[in-house]
Amino acid sequence: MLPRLLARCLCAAALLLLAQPARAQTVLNVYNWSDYIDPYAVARFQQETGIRVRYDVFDSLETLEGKLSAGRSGYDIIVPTSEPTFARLARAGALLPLDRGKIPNWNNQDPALLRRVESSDSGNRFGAIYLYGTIGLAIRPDRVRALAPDAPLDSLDLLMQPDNARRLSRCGIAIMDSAIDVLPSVLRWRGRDPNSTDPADLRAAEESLMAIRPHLRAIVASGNIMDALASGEYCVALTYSGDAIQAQARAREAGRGVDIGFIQPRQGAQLWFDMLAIPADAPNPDAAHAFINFLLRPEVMAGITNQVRYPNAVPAATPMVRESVRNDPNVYPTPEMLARTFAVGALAPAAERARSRSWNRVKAGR
Ligand code: N2P
Repeated sequence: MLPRLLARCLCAAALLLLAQPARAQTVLNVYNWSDYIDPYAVARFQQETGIRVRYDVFDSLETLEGKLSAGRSGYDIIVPTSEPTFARLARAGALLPLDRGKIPNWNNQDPALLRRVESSDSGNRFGAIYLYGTIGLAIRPDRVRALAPDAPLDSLDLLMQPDNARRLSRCGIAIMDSAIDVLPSVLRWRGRDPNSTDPADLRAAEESLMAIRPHLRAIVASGNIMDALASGEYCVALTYSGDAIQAQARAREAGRGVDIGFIQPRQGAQLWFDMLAIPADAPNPDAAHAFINFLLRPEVMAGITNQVRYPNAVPAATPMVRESVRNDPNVYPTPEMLARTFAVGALAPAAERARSRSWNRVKAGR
């Protein structure tokens, strides 16, 4: 008798459970750069909060802008670079003002770095700093020395002087596919204003790129450069600083004798800041604030920098960053290196279009 009663009770309980609608799990939709987080941080956030993270990646600002320009991206967190994308989105009303009350870790950020990004976002209303870095050349020093012994190892001449590019084409040259993040460095190398909108300057940069175009093995998304670099496919690649250092680490792990270094060009490297921001139409802004607050924890940030080799803006994280990473000037630039960087601004739409047309001509080689 008793077992039957028990069975009936259990059955009723099960039915009741089935009848209850499953409690919808909160989902946080993140759109971040590729190879740009510590997977453990995401796992820990999910575990601590019960929020499920849906994670997509992009690898150029052009891709991010394309995705967002249509509106209703469905993302709760995006990671645009301070200039031009983040500034543009903030001005267009496409971002949610951050509620600092929901980000108690906000003050973990270095005030001096926050002041730097204020030129893109006065009052730091729309973004917390995620990571920052420069743009320069990843190189295989042994190959470069062998093929172009007289080429300078601290300069964009290595790539941009056609004679160097010609000699180095044998071991593979790549540049990342981004008008926004490549043309300013080329303008600077030509001694022009990296933010110039003068058609003559743009033409000069285009001509310089056309002159080395026949020697390039690839103009590809930044995300495709890292692994190819690590496996020795390129000996010169114009890319983001931490991507070069990550490739260096991967190459060392693989132990196949591929040695990779990074050059911050003496002509001045582009310095950029990537921001954690919430689209104005984010489905789940509360979860987004919780995620930003979580990422600003010193130990979480230290884990991210250890993994992706970009510096963060949380000084209390620095002692927890591995010494070899913390002391690498290509990860944390020295004050002298910082002094030789330049910042870009957002161009007016017509100038931006001209820049992207010029880039398309370079890609097509005509
Ligand atoms: C990560 C590249 C991110 C840096 N792979 C570009 N702002």
